[in-house]
Amino acid sequence: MSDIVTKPRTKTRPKTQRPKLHKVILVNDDYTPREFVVVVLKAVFRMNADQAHRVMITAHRRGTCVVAVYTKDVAETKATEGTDQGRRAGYPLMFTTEPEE
Ligand code: TYC
Repeated sequence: MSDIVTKPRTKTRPKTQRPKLHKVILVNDDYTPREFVVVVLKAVFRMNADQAHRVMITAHRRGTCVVAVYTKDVAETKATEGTDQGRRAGYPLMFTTEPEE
């Protein structure tokens, strides 16, 4: 039998602080054309056609759809950019953000 004794670690390891993530949420409306929503999702959120169509149709059917999660700043910038693209084209398209639990 070996007589090697190991001391338990006493150094504390501080927990790494991770920034809280924020969801970008697409909100349905009755006026923005489906194709336009898909174009905005592809441009702002770098989605492919299939992903963008799925997110658009989920918001269309259920009222809202989580598009993606980012740090607070990025989420807010992307939500504003998507909402602005709708406004510039004369549509009430809206993206909102909310912190993840
Ligand atoms: N409901 C819109 C229509 O029927 C399409 C649409 C989908 C608009 C999702 C916004 O977030 C949205 N033309």
